[in-house]
Amino acid sequence: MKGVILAAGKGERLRPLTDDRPKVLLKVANRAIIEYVLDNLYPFVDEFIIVVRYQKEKLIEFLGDEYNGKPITYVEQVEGEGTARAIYSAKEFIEGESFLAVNGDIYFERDAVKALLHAFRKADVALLVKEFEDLSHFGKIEVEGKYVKEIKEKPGNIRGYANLGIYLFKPDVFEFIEKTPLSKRGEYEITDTINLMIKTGRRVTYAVYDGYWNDIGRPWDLLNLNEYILKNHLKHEIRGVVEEGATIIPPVEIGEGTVVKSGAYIVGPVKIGKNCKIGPNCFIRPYTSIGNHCHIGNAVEIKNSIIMDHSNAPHLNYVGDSIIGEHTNLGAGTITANLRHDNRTIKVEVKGKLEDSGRRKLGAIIGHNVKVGINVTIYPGRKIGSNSFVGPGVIVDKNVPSNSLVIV
Ligand code: TTP
Repeated sequence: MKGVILAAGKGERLRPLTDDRPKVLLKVANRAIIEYVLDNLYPFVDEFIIVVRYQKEKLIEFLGDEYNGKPITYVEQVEGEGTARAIYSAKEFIEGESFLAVNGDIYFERDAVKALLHAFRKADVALLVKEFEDLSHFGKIEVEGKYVKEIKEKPGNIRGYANLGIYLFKPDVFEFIEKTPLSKRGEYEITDTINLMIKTGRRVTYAVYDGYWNDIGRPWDLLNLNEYILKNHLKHEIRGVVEEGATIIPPVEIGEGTVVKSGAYIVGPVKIGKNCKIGPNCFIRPYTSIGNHCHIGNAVEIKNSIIMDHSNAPHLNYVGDSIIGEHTNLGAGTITANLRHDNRTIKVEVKGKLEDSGRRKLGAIIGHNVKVGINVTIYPGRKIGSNSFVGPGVIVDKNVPSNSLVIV
């Protein structure tokens, strides 16, 4: 069976982290999001077809033409926006068989696919659902017995089954995609295609999944996923050098070439990549992922954060519940605030609108190639765009756009 992975989206809600790369290449627990998708589809497919468009060269260069021996074919998304157009792009490679189609920006465990394959046996389409208390951000799956009656987009704050973005189709889906109209939000949506199939008598079944699932749409989804992966899938493994006088409380993974200097105090789950310099005298707290070639120096405290490759928090920094992109440097004394004094949940501007992250603790979201000067204070939930320079002593109480220079 072929596995079609949709990875052509622009990932606009994840700006500035997606300024220069597709969303699926963002690393969580030091692996690109799409690597988890490939791993969890792996036992069920013999070939991957990845639908690409935005920043496609970066994805192709990163993954190459196979994944652990199984071939990857890239196909550019045909004209038009939306998941239906993305799936249609794979038409010429399907050749009469049933196939899996999966959003490339979701995290799920292998059991999800097993359940779906089981459900598919007596149907034309199968989709995976999960029960949620609040369906405001999801498509609601209305069911009757074993079959789906309708998919309703964003039905509001009600309980029910959500569509998880993992589907099994037969090739007849392409005929229905051709007839799918543009949705209100200006996209061709695969959920509209499925509704059309139901109306013309196709049997659409579903499987209920109760494992972990995360749809990476907004920056804090990355932190939630990071925490889940470190809590549930991290193995204690030290491949680097730990100096005498450093304390490591498992589980902590430390990559080759990394040196942890005396006085460092690391409380797992923490994952540290290759060729990093950690310490002396730093405090790394649970649910922190530090990429390759990073420097975490003296008197630095980090918790619940993602630090991507080649980035540094070298002297006297506090980084809490934050995301720091690649090749970014924090000046001495730079501090991220991650809690409001009125204890309210932190709101973040996403595509021009303020959204509630639902988190009481959320720090900074900093893009790639950013230089932050000394003694900079960053308010909770603020973004600093890629390729920006924030001068010494600045108080970042508003978002900083990409390619900016901010000085006091
Ligand atoms: P979305 O998360 O809805 O869209 P996006 O990735 O462009 O992100 P944003 O809304 O922040 O700009 O996409 C769901 C999945 O479908 C995701 O895996 C990307 C994929 N997709 C495509 O492949 N092509 C498309 O035209 C669209 C809209 C999405």
